[in-house]
Amino acid sequence: MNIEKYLSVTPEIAEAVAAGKPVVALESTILSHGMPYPQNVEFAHKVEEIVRAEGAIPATTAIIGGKLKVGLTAEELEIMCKADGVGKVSRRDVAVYLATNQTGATTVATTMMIAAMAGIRFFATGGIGGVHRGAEKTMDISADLQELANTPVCVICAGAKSLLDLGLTLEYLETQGVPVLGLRTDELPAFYCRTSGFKLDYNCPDEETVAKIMKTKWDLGLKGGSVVGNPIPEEYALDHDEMEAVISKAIDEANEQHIHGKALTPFLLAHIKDMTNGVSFASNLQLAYNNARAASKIAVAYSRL
Ligand code: PSU
Ligand code: MN
Repeated sequence: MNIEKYLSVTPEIAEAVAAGKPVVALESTILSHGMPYPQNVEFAHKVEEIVRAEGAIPATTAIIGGKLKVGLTAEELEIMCKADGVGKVSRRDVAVYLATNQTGATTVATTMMIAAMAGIRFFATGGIGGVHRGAEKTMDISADLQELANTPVCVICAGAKSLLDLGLTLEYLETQGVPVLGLRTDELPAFYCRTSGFKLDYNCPDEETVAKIMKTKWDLGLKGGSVVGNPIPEEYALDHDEMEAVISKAIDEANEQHIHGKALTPFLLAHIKDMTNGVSFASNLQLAYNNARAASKIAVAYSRL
């Protein structure tokens, strides 16, 4: 292996990791393919500020100039947000993008990979990818789930959008041995909604409990990460039935236009945003901020264990 040749970690993050200080990874697909420009620029900076305010160091990842970047400058964040010629990079794309010098936004799967290479254990995002509705025919299962099974990073999210099949997503994670922890909730959150109807086995009363569970898992040498489901704050939650109607319309549209593969998730996200006149986007921002806050608290608690 020759990871150093490709990995480019900012000095601040490298020093923090070496000293066991709290660091929180952040992804760039949410910027390049999940949010419109220029609102994503404001989001990218604000989410980093929230991590710092909680006493942790933010580490946004991307593939730029043949390097796996951990920690982005304002110019690099701008490149990811403008998303001009910026691809969506999952595990299978990483070597291609590095070797051919393409600029790529990292998904949950790739951000986990890069975070692990840099020694970062906690990662905040909006929602994870999962098993798509109809996957029993299409076999469209996000590489995020396989990554959670294998790579030692704890992903703090608002669960997953109900554009996925949340029941099958939980089954897949169970088969793969991935703990799914609720943070102050009994149910898997459904992104815009605090509840999904799917019960979780573990309701962690606080961030420190999550940190202790992760420490125990990794002390035991159990491979892989975990999902922490952190519900959207009450005041920003959207109505479940309304969102369900919007989502099924977006899925119908995708089917009509034969959208599949890695284009599907960005297509659905953009359509949901348009169909709700941006109301869903405002919620999306708030739940992501909320996850950055929780992830930072967990990382701080972990650094004290
Ligand atoms: N879910 C969201 N917003 C997002 C994504 C998922 O609510 O922006 C992004 C993440 O980067 C995730 C990726 O890793 O989509 C999943 O893509 P796919 O379904 O093609 O694996
Ligand atoms: Mn897919």
